[in-house]
Amino acid sequence: MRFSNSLAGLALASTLLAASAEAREMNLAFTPPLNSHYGDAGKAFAARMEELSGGDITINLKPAGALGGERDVLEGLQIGSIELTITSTGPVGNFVPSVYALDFPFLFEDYEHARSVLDGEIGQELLAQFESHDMVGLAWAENGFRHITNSVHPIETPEDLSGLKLRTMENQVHIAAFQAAGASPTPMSWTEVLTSLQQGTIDGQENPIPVLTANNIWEIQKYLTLSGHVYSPAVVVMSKIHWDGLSEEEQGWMREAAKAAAEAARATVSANEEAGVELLRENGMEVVTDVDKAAFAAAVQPAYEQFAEQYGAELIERIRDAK
Ligand code: EAX
Repeated sequence: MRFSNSLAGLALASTLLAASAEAREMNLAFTPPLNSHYGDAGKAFAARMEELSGGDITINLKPAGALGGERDVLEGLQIGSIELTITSTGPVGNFVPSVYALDFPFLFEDYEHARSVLDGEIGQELLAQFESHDMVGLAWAENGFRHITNSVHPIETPEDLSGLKLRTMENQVHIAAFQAAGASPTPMSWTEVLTSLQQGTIDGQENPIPVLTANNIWEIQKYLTLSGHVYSPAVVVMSKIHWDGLSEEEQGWMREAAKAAAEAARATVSANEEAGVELLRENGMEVVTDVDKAAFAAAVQPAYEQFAEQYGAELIERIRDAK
């Protein structure tokens, strides 16, 4: 009797050991709240991974900057302290320089143009470049076209930007663009923006509609200008250290789950863009809709002169031609 018990015990122990060796947890970090386009993307990633791995890999979502700003999180991926993120390309150019080509103002015509470029040759070429920077670019998700908010006065012309303390992402092209337009750009991580706006150390910021609504921006900003001055891609990225620890099959699961995340982000952005402007208006924001985009494009043009050569003039031309 004793012998068979110990054999059963041994079998159970080895099964549990095998199971625990299999069962893994990974963090997926992002800066918007859970109730946002990135949150929908994260949930889609986690659900798909649950399905594909049969529960062996659990994705823990870390929303609202829980693991730091986008730049911090990318550094975390490089050293392996964080496994996954969904991030805007804002700070990515500081790690993967060629990605800066995506961040130029008034480069993308509309969502269709942006999505087809990112899902096509150009987008795939750029994803492949993450690997030489200790990261793996899994898929292009979406942040959306960026618009300007501020608490001083309605911005109707580029001249209205003059002297405004405008937060930008930690992105050289965006800083140069708003400098050229006469604003005084202040780069900072999203995790500091709401407090800085509340304290008045900055007058405004710029972000896509889903980021504005997810953060109830109407509570601290009065004016919204639908400038659409930059298309802001988001990207699903994995730490290369953790990627290299996966089997080929598991790596395929990561790509599948990232695709599901990308689709979910785009679906939420498409659904919320218009409704989001209404929500901002209903909550008291004054919305400038009739924006002279040509005038804004001319005002930020010096950013091209300053950076296009360095960050891929040829790539920028290819993107323009892909309209
Ligand atoms: O990625 O930092 C920003 O303004 C980003 O748009 C935001 O964190 C979502």
